[in-house]
Amino acid sequence: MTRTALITGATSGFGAAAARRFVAAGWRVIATGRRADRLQALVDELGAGQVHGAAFDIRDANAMNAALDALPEEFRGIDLLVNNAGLAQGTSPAQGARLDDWQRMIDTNITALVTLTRRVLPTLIERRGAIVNISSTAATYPYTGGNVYGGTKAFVSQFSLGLRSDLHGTGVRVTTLEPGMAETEFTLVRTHGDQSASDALYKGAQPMTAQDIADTIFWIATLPPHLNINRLEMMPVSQSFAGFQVARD
Ligand code: NDP
Ligand code: 8X3
Repeated sequence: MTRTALITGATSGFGAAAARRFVAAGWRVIATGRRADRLQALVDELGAGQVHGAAFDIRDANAMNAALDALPEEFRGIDLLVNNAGLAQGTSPAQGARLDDWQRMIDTNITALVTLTRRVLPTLIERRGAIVNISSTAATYPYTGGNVYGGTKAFVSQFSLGLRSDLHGTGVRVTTLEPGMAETEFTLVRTHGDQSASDALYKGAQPMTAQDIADTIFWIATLPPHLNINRLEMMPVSQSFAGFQVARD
């Protein structure tokens, strides 16, 4: 039986790579994002029978619900929800951060994610499906300028564990995937379009790739149905941990 994945944020980075990975294995994919041209390109590349593009701003609950209401019949049986759409905005310490950046991260990474999850849960329960929530190492390890971004990802990780608990006995699997540095459009978005800052961050670092993350999501989603990866943290070898900082008089 052909399975169906709903992958948010499929116009770029992890989500686009995941859409290709699942379609390559014969899944149907509902691909979402705001950039309709990129979704159309994905449909053109992978085929309209395999990919349904749904363009909407995930912060707009009415648009989200309308897009789900309008799914073609063959895409309605969602077996896997990949909550991937998300972003960081800004790198300033809290005392210099923009409040609208913080609000955008909360609206996208938290409010939209729980809204979509709540909507899709009945179908996932009916089909004994799975959820993969994309969190971050920033959920666990604080760094200067990570403030609200890290807070939103800590929410995603803890919400995922809570979902596991609530869904006990339903057969629905829930995983939080917590990647470290991976080269996508993430830093370009975070810096409000500063390509040189993005290039400088990844230069010489051998960051993870979107394909690395897509392969991991696919592995998680296709494990035997009696196995659940609760949380999985991954980094490039070039990245590790720094110590505490001490301010001195
Ligand atoms: P990208 O910027 O390449 O992709 C982000 C995706 O999210 C895009 O498809 C974008 O679509 C979508 N998105 C963002 N805001 C909205 C919105 N308001 N409505 C609809 N879609 C939206 O970044 P990544 O692929 O790296 O990021 C994917 C996830 O992985 C994010 O949750 C991020 O926090 C997380 N992550 C990234 C890491 C990294 O180092 N790259 C590490 C750990 C976690 P569009 O702009 O078309 O709307
Ligand atoms: C993205 C990883 O380290 O830029 O979630 O916060 S990091």
